[in-house]
Amino acid sequence: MKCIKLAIVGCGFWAKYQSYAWREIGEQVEIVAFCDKDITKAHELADLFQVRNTYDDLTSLLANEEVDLVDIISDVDSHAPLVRICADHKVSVVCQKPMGPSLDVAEDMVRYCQERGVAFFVHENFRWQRPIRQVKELLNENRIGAPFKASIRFCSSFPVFENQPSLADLEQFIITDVGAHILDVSRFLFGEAYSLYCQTHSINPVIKGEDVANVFIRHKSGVHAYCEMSYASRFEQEYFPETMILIEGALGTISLEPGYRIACTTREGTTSLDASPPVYTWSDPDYAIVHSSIVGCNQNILDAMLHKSKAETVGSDNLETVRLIFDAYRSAESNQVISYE
Ligand code: 89V
Repeated sequence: MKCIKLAIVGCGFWAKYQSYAWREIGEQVEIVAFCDKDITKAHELADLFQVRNTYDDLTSLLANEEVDLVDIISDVDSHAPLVRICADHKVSVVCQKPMGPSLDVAEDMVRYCQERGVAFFVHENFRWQRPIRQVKELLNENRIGAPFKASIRFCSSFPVFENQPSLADLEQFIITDVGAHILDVSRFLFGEAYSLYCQTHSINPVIKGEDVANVFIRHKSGVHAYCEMSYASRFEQEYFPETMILIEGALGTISLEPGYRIACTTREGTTSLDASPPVYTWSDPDYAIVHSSIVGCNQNILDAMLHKSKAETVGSDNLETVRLIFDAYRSAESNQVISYE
């Protein structure tokens, strides 16, 4: 079987886990180089993963190494220029969420890759969390009949800025960072949006952007989904980074509860299952559910590369999530419903 040669660009906090997750997949993929404009960071990861090649510039990396796929794990403003470099070199590329700093930039990234026939993926991993996939399976099995209403919650007071200080400087914070996941989960479960309304708060005075957002989506499928995100919510028990989901359907409810318990209630009663994610030795225990989902997301991208199949999180699909992100800001600023009729 062919082995995909991979280069990692951006060697900060997430790159380590992203690299472990690629390694977890085994022989289908080989990391051949690390790149960061701060070369000491590239050296650190290269030492950790025993990789020989390090660069401080993607263009020279691509000029010198044979690479099939570039994984961009850098800040959002660098995504578009780095994706363009990959596309110019006809090298497939995956970048972290959010895809770009605006819908226009994201649309341009997708177009640029399409015009050059280059595969472009977005690393959107929440939909690859085991419990969220199990919830989707229960919906597909029609256990609760047609869903009509849902809530998807990601609320905590986890000090996310300690590991990712740059998040504190974002003018648009929680919808770009967490909304990229939660709005994508809503699309994954219920399809495309018919309309959207959003309100935000900035509670934490030491960060620039908003840290609370409530987005109400009416999906074309008829489901009303309330997507709640907050880093200003102090509860008796801290559940970061678990996503809680409650879906009501004509025949019952599905709820994803703390500790990865999924309960399915119908007239016949409640059945429950344990949807705990796999635990990898390399994952940070504070992020275990998220880190485990990196593996599934990477595998899906790799399968697309190896078998010419379609990955779930290709750029053109993720554009619909990006649209919801920036329309949520538009809605909050204007206090208007955004409609996709
Ligand atoms: O995946 C992420 O975007 C992280 C998390 C939401 C887990 O903190 O920032």
